Amino acid sequence: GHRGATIWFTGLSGSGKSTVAVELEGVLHKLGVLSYRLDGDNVRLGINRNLGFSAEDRTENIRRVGEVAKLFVDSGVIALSSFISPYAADRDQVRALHEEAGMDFIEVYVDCPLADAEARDPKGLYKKARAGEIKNFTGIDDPYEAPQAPEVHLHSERQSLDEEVAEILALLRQRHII
Ligand code: GGZ
Repeated sequence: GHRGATIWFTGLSGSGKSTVAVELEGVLHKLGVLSYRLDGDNVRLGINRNLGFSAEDRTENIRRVGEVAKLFVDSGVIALSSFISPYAADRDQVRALHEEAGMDFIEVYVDCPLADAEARDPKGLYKKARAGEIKNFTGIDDPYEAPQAPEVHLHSERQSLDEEVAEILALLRQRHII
């Protein structure tokens, strides 16, 4: 059997959060474990479409995503959340929300040097941020507070996707989540 939990990916834009989440989702599916990915593509276009990228809006974005993730956990699903979630206090709030309810919250820091994320620049957003066409871009002119004690610390610029997923799976097994 398995139980719900939230796996919270945090890291810069282009760090590889979504890539790991998508791969993990596929592996969990093959294992017969239900998971659901929450990311900007389904959340910022829907429930959070009234939010932008000010500090206040990012905090509210993460608060709502945390509440939604908790609902998934309550239903027995593994929530895979991938948002930059740049503020440590906001991530800690979501952690507390889960832990007070006896739910697992697994923070996965997808660490990647800014230079590597910027070199990938899949959507050309760093280029726009450097040109001043996008303001308050995380890592350029907006802060990213790295986790101090994440459950899993990945280094996406030097680890393979398989390795990254294996680290998370090992922790899920160790905690008897899967
Ligand atoms: C950071 C921004 C910004 C600004 C638009 N700063 O590479 P992406 O495109 O797909 O990932 C980024 C995404 C970040 O949204 P989150 O909801 O994860 O952010 S937070 O957790 O801070 O609320 C990027 C795009 O949105 N994007 N403007 N100014 N990323």
